[in-house]
Amino acid sequence: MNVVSNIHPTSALRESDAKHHLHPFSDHKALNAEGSRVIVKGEGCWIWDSDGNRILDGMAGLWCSQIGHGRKEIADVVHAQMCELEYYNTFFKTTHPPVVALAQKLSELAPAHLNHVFFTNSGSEANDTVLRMARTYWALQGKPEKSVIISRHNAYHGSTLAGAALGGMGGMHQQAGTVPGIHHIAQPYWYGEGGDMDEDAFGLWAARELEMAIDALGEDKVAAFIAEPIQGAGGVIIPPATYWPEISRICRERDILLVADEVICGFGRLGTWFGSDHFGITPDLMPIAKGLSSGYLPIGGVMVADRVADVIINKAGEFYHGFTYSGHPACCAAALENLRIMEEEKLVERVRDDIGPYLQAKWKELIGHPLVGDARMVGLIGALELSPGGRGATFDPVGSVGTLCRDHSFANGLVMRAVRDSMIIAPPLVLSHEEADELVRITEKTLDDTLADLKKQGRV
Ligand code: PXG
Repeated sequence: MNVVSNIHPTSALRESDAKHHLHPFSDHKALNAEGSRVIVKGEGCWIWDSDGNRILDGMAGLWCSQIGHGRKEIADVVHAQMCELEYYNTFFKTTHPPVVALAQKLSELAPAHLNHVFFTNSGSEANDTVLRMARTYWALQGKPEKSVIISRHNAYHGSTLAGAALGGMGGMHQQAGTVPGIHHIAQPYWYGEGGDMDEDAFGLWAARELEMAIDALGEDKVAAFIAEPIQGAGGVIIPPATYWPEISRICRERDILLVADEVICGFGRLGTWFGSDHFGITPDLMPIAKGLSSGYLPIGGVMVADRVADVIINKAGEFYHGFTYSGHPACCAAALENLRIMEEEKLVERVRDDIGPYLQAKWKELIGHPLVGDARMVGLIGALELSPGGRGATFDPVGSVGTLCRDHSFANGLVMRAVRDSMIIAPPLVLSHEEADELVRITEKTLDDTLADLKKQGRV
């Protein structure tokens, strides 16, 4: 066994990391000046760093560890699968038992009209697949010009070229270019952008931005609308109740494919198997990843509705798309075992009926803290908006207080993610009541520590 662990001192690991490792989404100069945090172990909702600190993983890795860290069941299943068939491809008229079983299982769990899945290695590749499949779908029906995909500002759909282009992160577009034929509309972010409108009216307004875009571009030019049921990386933006029904109406009436990006919302995060179940969305395409395997091995995919699958299967001839590792046997085995554990431990029901409501109630009480302008949560995905004076008031520069608060949170033993000046949590679905109490206790202390700093700096 050669498990790479903390046999080396932290300083040596940091030094070597800085010398050779380029990190995702990182300012390397700043990172290397400070040194990376070295994580060496995970168990349940906890991780350990190389200095021996035990930290509550309030972000489930990166929104993915539904069943928690260190589950030996998954390691055992993957080991057994690797001993039997470590890899074979699914191209050229070939399949294998784990991929067959996983495709069937996902068809059973997904909304009734989604009965096929195309496997990828990640959420980004799933969204590349969405773009290629949506355009192919319309082209096969004699409408090749129906090719524009409408997305939203501040959406996150991944970091491949198509994923980044579909996403609405301006910085990503500016840095490395984008893909033609993608159009962005407003996001349903009432707290930050709703102005004087009430929430329901704002939800309708934001949804009708889609209708206006379709009118402007021409219905015969628009292939699909893509959106996360709740925006994750954009800051846990929970749309007003009026939003999704109106979006659904527009897509139906205008014959636009509806794509629900379930990479974060899928697999129990909202207390339902999929975010689409929570919001009553009927998607035509549904990208998935993350919680599908709880991050034990990389796997993603696109769930495909019958009406799209029918065209791809019966009209496409060959669909020129696929990855060497589409439906990798070991990854499929890990995903199947993850789903088995989720069902056996009733994690989705637990989030809906037990730990979800329990944590939500405590989380929403944080609105009473002087730094908190909003406290929201659905299932086990939540945000606190930090503000110097309630809704409408922002810190200058935006983002500086979020980062400060995140650093306090880590130092206090809790991983939270900062998006602008909001603090985000999405803990494992196995979170216990005691761990939920601990999460809220550390959050309160973290808010107090942040407020004390701001007072010292004369910023509040
Ligand atoms: N769609 C959504 C909704 C996502 O959240 C992807 C697609 C891309 O998945 P992959 O597996 O290619 O990363 C994601 C990923 C963050 C953060 O900082 C969020 C994601 C990835 C990395 C960082 O919150 N989400």
